[in-house]
Amino acid sequence: MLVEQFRVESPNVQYGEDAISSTYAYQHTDVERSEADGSWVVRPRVENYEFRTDTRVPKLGVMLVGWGGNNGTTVTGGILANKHGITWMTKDGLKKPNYFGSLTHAATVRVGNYRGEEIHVPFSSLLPMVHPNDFVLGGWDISGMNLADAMERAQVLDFELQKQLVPLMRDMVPLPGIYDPSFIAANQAERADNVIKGSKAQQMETVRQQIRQFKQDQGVDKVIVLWTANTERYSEVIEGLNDTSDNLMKSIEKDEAEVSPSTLYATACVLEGVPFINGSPQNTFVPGLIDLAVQHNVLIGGDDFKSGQTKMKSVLVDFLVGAGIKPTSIVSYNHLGNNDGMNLSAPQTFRSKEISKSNVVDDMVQSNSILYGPGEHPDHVVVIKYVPYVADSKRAMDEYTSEIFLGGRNTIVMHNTCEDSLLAAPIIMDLVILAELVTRIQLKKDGQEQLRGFHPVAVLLSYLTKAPLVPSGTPVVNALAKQRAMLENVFRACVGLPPENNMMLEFKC
Ligand code: NAI
Ligand code: DG6
Repeated sequence: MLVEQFRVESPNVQYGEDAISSTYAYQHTDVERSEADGSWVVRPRVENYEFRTDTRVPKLGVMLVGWGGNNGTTVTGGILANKHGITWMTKDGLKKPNYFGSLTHAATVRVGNYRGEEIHVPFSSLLPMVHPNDFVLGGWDISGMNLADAMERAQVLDFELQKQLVPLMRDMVPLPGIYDPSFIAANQAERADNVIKGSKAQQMETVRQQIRQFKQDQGVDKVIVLWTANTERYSEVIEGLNDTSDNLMKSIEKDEAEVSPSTLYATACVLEGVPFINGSPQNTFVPGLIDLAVQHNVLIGGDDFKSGQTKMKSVLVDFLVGAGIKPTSIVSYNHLGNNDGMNLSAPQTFRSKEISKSNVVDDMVQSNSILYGPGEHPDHVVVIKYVPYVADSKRAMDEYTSEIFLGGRNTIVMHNTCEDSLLAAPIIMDLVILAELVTRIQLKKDGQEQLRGFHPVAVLLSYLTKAPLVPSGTPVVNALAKQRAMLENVFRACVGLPPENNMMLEFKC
């Protein structure tokens, strides 16, 4: 049963006018190894935490880098269709807009059991969060095409829906963006008719001004910037160039060629105190940028939306390894015909994507050394081919081969066909909604004097990204169920609810 709203009654939670405050007993373990005999000891511990969530939901500006691309136009058209209740006819009948695919706005959370029936609430009712219908959208694109024409170019939305969206989107025109042909495929040059001129320092300053102007013109309380522009090649990380915040800032001043456009946007955001999320695989967050975000305490999150094939991989390999089955070969083949696919047909940009798609099983493999010896891992191959005819309707084909009982082999083959942008758009909305919410939560543990925000590197967004960015020293978790449990359980703690442990002891005596 779905219950739309709920309130927690507990000595652990207080609902104030502007905030929800909770206390939470965090149960975890310390693991130690004896120096003397090498034996291992695991000690359960309990630490008390306090959380405070500001419940004032801001008027939120969302600026997309790559606004005129397939994802940018799909996000925009999708929100407008929902906001205006636009319906449209297809050969299958009348279609109504929805937010399917969004964790925050189409998924539920179990809160308990009422007379034998499981009670679920919308994920969005856990804590007050921005509704996508209320986003104030804007952004940049190196292509100056208005959003209505760009939507048509994208070939994603049904034609009857596009027709109704045109009047709402034709006056939306992206701001000029930072273009550097050395970072994306040469085949993108034709598109670049809307670019910011000047040195890197001037380009970054222009982006800062554009953000301030947008804030002022739209009267928004907060802005979040999200990169959904073309995948760039990796920047080289070089001592003295981009390894510290000081060196990065000096390199921008010196117009160093190796500072990428995405790093320039991200630096501008950090200096403006605006959260920046990277939806593509490149290393926008060079060490100097991470250093800068930490110094300025500005949220950064990424990398690369986890939309289809990789999401499935982070479920399937978790299941196989968790079941004691040994994946030995994973081969992932993609073909797609959109502009993303065309950009990825260049070896350097493909390499960025190959890295983020390939590292996603590492934590699962490392969790089971009964199956894998030291340094052993499955063969993992990722292929992407550009096939214009299929446009945004990506084909993803995967073959998983595993060793099973007594030397047997098990091969699972999957074929997925889907508009890539219809998978990515709800993820983009979730990233923005969750990043904004995370900036309103403060916490402290026993012994700390003051409440403070989460670490600026937003690990809580991991569920939505292929290569989660984490603070140094933090384990990377790729398994989808664990990522979701982390997010859900942290939000439950904010309202004084225990983590979902699935023990269901109340039914076992
Ligand atoms: P797209 O190629 O349709 O859109 C990208 C847009 O960015 C283009 O309009 C382009 O003109 C613009 N652009 C390029 N460089 C720019 C810059 N420096 N500043 C401003 N604008 C710039 O691509 P699509 O399909 O929208 O994907 C966007 C990104 O999201 C790609 O990097 C893709 O790899 C990534 N991604 C997409 C997923 C999906 O399922 N659709 C999943 C994971 C990542
Ligand atoms: C080729 O795979 C194009 C890519 O941009 C992907 O479509 C995108 O990264 C989504 O990847 P995945 O693995 O999450 O489906």
